[in-house]
Amino acid sequence: MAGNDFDEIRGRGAPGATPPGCGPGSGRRPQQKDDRHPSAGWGAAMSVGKVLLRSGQVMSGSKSMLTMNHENGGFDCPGCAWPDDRSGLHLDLCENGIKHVTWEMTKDRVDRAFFEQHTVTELSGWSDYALEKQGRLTEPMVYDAETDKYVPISWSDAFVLVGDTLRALPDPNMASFYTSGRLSNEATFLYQLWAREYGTNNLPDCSNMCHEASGRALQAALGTGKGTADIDDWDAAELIIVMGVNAASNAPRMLTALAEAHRSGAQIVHVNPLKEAASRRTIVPHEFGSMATFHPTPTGTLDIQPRIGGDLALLRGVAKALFEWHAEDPTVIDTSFIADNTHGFDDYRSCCEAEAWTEIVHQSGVTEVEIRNLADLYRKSSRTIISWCLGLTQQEHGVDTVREIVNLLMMKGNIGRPGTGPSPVRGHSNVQGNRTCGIDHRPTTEFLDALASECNFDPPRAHGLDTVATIKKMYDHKVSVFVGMGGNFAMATPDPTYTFEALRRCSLTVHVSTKLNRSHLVHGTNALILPCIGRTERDEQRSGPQSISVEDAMSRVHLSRGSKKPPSAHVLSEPAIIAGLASATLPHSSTDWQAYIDDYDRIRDTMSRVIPGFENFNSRVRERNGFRISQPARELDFHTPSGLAEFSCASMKDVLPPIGYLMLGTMRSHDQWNTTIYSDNDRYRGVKNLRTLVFMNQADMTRLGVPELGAVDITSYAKDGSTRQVFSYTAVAYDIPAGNAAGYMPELNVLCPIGDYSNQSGQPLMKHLTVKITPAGLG
Ligand SMILES: Nc1nc2c(c(=O)[nH]1)N[C@H]1C(S)=C(S)[C@@H](COP(=O)(O)OP(=O)(O)OC[C@H]3O[C@@H](n4cnc5c(=O)[nH]c(N)nc54)[C@H](O)[C@@H]3O)O[C@H]1N2
Ligand SMILES: Nc1nc2c(c(=O)[nH]1)N[C@H]1C(S)=C(S)[C@@H](COP(=O)(O)OP(=O)(O)OC[C@H]3O[C@@H](n4cnc5c(=O)[nH]c(N)nc54)[C@H](O)[C@@H]3O)O[C@H]1N2
Ligand SMILES: [Mo]
Repeated sequence: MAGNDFDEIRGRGAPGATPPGCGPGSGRRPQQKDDRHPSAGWGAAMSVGKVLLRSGQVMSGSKSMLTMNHENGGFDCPGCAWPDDRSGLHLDLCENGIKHVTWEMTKDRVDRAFFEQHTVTELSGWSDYALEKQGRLTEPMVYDAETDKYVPISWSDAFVLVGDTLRALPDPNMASFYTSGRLSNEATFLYQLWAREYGTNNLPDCSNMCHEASGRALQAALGTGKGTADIDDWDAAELIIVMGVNAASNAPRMLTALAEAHRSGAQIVHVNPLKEAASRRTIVPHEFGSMATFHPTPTGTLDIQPRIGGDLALLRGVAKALFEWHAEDPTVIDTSFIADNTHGFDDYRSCCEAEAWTEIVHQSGVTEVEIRNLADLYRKSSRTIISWCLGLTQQEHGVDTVREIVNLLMMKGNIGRPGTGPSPVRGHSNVQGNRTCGIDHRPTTEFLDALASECNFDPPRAHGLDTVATIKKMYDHKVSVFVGMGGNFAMATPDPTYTFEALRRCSLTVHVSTKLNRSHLVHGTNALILPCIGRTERDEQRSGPQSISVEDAMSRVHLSRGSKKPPSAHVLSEPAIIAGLASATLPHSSTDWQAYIDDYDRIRDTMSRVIPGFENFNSRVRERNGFRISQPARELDFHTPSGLAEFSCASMKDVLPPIGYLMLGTMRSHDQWNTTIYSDNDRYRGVKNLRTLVFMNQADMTRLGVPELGAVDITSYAKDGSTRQVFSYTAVAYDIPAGNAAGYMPELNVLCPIGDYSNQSGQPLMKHLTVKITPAGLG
């Protein structure tokens, strides 16, 4: 049942009233001040201290930190996917990883008494912060329409409810199985096996909103969906170009790599419409000496601020400059690498030569002088890494842009040598492993063939639904069972007005979760909340304590084992929940689900025969630091149809908003993990007590008559002409190019139209919203 619409869709607000954000909403006065202190360091340490104190975790929290990310034993940080320090010398921690872990380890519990006290309608009016703050879920719950409450259900009854509902569907494609990227490799493998044995490839995941564009581009160009650079390459690079990522908040351990690269003389270029904290200086988190003396290390040597969506034009300009210089100096381009390993170079040259500088400058928003500056750095570097994240991928032409990165790298043979390569920054801690282990709505024939022969069933061959397609099919009553394996689908996806309705049209929604979130409240006719143990906790099965494995952003697979006591005696591990659901769904399954749960080594044995690169999985994953999945492209072995690395020549797109409009991107604050909000502060951007804001250029604010911290209404304009609005947001002047604006997800998902996704990747255009901003009440 829905709550008050304005309350429930938190980010929208109502005309003239202060909009409720997803955070705690302290009621304190919003502030913004220029707060340009170094990233990490004591500010981080103090902020961590506050979180530890708030969750009553000082002792056990700090003990857990000591076992996190350590090469022998311990658990993998459930935060981001940045690789661990492998020397074993550093305690490789970051502020946000610590917040993340302590958030999971809270002592608070959401038990049956809690659900007895609150109707779903009442909970719908709570902030997202307040929902998660209640603590860990403790037992399976089912929605009871009569009382509008969740009530306890036994695990076996819950499994039967799901199994019976799925078996009653006339077509398995009427169910969709979502994954959020922290599921372990083992759970992932079982999850996709359940969905495929049941009969569907409807396996949407969070990477449909994240790095789908990167996977598609790298696959087409290099025959692999992943980057080729390893963490050691970051140490060896002479030039690192970091594009569209807020590293200090979202991949803080990258700061260590950047600081070390700077010390060894590397150039570090940050390409971002906003000047983010990582482009300045950091106090390397594990260097306690420098923390004591406040001695920061630079982590950037040049900032380039393109307009939103301007990266393709910028990269094209760099390539064009190289071609021009090459006419006088034949060493500028690595012609022998190109001749031996690539295809399509001549076409690429023609397309760069045909592009006019005026258009490159106009579309990128960067002057020709600055572009040539960057090109000159690139020309002089013999080892270059280009790294990127959502600023490039959540765009209409994200695939073209990532391919342009590869084009540029190939021009100077920056693939397969130490210190070189493309290096996407992944999001969730195991989002890359999820794809490797079978979460793919477009599985390859080779994968399905191997699965068929190893697991003795005939998997469906037709492609399944991604995230946006799942929402549309639910809305159209074509999908009626939604399973969420982790995550917070209702809040993470675009267009809550449409998406909430889509979820409510389901006959059954099922969420496997650690904490209460809004996806539990926006539910189908029947609804289940199935609580699971987290990464930090002990997973005890018949053969003893189990480990799971994860793959980091640089293709290294290693074990993770939690040791903390689970939050209650009635939660199960994710593999055990999947096995229970699968057994109830598939009475004649060819899989012995219970045997897999008794001993996860058995899951790994099967995986070793299905997934390329996982041979001898059980023994290799137990080696110190695990193993790196072999990466043929790194050895210049390209699994493309031509057998060569492919240049591409996409035309540049018009990325500018129409006159009178602005381009707005949604992003994270420092104090949040996707839909989990820790506070209303964004320390590195100097913001306090405020999430319903929009960062704008001062000139735009002056032109529109908006004072600093003045209230504005924002309207987005979808491709189909429809509009969406948020009310009374606070305008914050910021160092962002004129014509561009930025604000926080998930509040601003209200502005993301369900129909506006990239035709290249299916990714919603979360960083490319055409908007009008007007003083509040005057729109
Ligand atoms: N602490 C913390 N860590 C996280 C997460 C979290 O929420 N909190 N989320 C995790 C996940 S799932 C992911 S996918 C990653 C996300 O990591 P990021 O990609 O850093 O995520 P965003 O906050 O969306 O920031 C996008 C950055 O892109 C910039 N940007 C916007 N538009 C453009 C553009 O057109 N061009 C360029 N060059 N830049 C642009 C923005 O200014 C911003 O700095 O982080 C992961 N790590
Ligand atoms: N506008 C806009 N929208 C975006 C983005 C953006 O930049 N702009 N970014 C997109 C991106 S990159 C991503 S990845 C998605 C994120 O989408 P999701 O991955 O779906 O969302 P999260 O907020 O990470 O999920 C948080 C929930 O996960 C559950 N959880 C936590 N730990 C565990 C665990 O160990 N097991 C299980 N089973 N559950 C657990 C908790 O219940 C918690 O409430 O959001 C996307 N949405
Ligand atoms: Mo992500």
